[in-house]
Amino acid sequence: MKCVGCGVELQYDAADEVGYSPKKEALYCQRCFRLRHYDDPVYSKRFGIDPRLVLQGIQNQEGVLVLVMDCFAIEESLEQPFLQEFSGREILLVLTKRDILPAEIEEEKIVKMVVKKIRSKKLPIQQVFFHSVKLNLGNEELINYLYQYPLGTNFIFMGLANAGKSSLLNQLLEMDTLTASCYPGTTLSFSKLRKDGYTFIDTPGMEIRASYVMEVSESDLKKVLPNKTLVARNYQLYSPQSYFIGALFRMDLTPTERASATFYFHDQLKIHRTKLEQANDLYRRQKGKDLKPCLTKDLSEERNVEKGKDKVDIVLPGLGWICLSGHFQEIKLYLPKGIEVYTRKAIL
Ligand SMILES: Nc1nc2c(ncn2[C@@H]2O[C@H](COP(=O)(O)OP(=O)(O)OP(=O)(O)O)[C@@H](O)[C@H]2O)c(=O)[nH]1
Ligand SMILES: [Mg+2]
Repeated sequence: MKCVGCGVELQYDAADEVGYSPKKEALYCQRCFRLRHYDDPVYSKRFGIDPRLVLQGIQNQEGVLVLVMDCFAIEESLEQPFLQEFSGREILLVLTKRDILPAEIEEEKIVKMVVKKIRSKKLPIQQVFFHSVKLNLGNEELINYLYQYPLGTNFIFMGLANAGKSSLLNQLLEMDTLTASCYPGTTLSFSKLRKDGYTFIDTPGMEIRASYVMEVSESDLKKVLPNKTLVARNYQLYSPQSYFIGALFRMDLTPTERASATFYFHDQLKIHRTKLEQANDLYRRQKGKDLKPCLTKDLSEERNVEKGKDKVDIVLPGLGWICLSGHFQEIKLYLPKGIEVYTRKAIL
């Protein structure tokens, strides 16, 4: 018997191991039960799922692959090596969590950006959909498209951890059976769901390489992962300044003339601004105090960013992005080891 929330095989003996349930008649494992009722992740599985087994499981399934991608995390999603495994197979792309991106962002711009990157990876994407569970957006369009396939088709929903696969399936199939949570690694195994003559398969998320999602402690995740529409916080710069996002990231900006930095992050995530010459001292004194959340790692990696006259976004995977406008003599980033940042043409 499998847990209907996360797909793992239920067991009734080992309370500390996955799949445990104290009750033989239970439909959910204890972890899913606690996640669903108390938002208690019990134990972390963000590094606990073997990506090779997941990939093998997906490869072994016949059917249409539905690649589920958080539209707020396109850069890092497209850099994940697992995508190469699917070159040649028919893929539908669903960009989830549309509500997190400001409404004024042109979807066409995002689609263009995604398609360009996907083409360079030789992934044959058939169609791109936007979806939002919160806005109840994109459901009908997606289901109508899927129902054009012959009866009996399998749809395999796959993607990075936390991309929103289980939430999407719950909404698409008008149910609340699958467990969804902000803790990456919620779905532990494959779940097959049947509706209207089709089979929909939920899969465990792939580990997200080089993202804050995998580094921020489970107890801080809620405070940093955006869960509603991002609101811009804009700063004008006339002189060299340092910006901290909690103790997760530092950026030193030396403008040559008037410039601006606009931050798109969770509204609870504090941005500290200081004079450049005071930044080292601030970090030393306030890390974990005023500057929080912080990681166990320091901001030991430095990176310089070159910028021309066009606006650019500096994307911090899992957290958000900063749009820089104006001319700068120097843009310097300080990151924890293992985190990758991306720059792109500004999307707003
Ligand atoms: N704002 C917003 N949040 C969403 C949306 N869809 C999913 N989420 C949130 O994203 C987080 C991850 O959702 P899941 O459905 O568990 O994601 P998953 O891809 O199944 O994750 P794993 O099972 O860990 O691979 C949860 O906190 C959801 O509430 C959406 O449309 N909008
Ligand atoms: Mg899931």
